[in-house]
Amino acid sequence: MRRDVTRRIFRGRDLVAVSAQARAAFGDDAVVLRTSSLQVGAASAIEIVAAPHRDVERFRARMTPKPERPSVIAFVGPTGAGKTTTAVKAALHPDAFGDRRVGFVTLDTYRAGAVAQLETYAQVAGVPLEVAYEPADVAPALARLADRDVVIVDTPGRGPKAGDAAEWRALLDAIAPDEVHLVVPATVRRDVAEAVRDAMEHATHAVLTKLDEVPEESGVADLAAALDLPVRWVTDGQSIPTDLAAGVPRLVRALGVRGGIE
Ligand SMILES: Nc1nc2c(ncn2[C@@H]2O[C@H](COP(=O)(O)OP(=O)(O)OP(=O)(O)O)[C@@H](O)[C@H]2O)c(=O)[nH]1
Ligand SMILES: [Mg+2]
Repeated sequence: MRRDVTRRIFRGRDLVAVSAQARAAFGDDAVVLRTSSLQVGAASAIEIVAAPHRDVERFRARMTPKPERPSVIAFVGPTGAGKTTTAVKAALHPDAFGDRRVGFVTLDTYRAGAVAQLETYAQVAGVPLEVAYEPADVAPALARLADRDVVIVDTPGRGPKAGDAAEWRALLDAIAPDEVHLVVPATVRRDVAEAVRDAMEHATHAVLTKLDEVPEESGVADLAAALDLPVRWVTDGQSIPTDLAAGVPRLVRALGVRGGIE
């Protein structure tokens, strides 16, 4: 597929030999994404995964968010994708918003227990939480959070076929977030992820969650390339807030995972 990063595995007796192969294939600036040593009986060998420099830089550029600092940021996506957990991680992780003061708004008044789930975290963390049931609630809710630098918006889980999407989209439109992050588990099939993205045309960014559930994070970079949205964060576990990481370095690293490379 056009958007994919070309990668190839090269094997040889030492690094000099395999690097020469990679340069012959991809040019002098070929990027070595991963190096491992192999033991074949008594002999040892080197294996690398390499890619054309241009492909890696294009991938990095596509995945890198613009440097603007958002003040209202929403998390959307399918049920159980990790929206609420990621919203809380982003609010509390020191590398996400640093010293900026954070507030929550939730639009998820549909699922039983959803408000309580976020309320518990908000209370423990001392982050104010507003609940918006209808578009008229939005302006007063944002006004009560006027002293916050960043407002994080949690939304109900909706798959591509949900019939009632119009209701909460009206709420989201009223909030007018600077960034809408599409939350997609790294475990989903690529065609499913693409359908989710096509159904959420508002999305400006993607968050890949549950990287810890994918062996070696194989295929994660390709899933991100298929979504074709910049990635501020990925998540790799249930611990709040520690299991949140910057997206791009992790995705570039995942390019070098051997699984899935022909
Ligand atoms: N292993 C793993 N589990 C995660 C990760 N992120 C979230 N989860 C778990 O996934 C489950 C669903 O997370 P939520 O944050 O409630 O998902 P949601 O998208 O808000 O779900 P709904 O609001 O019901 O649509 C919880 O058990 C989370 O702990 C992750 O990165 N790795
Ligand atoms: Mg939720």
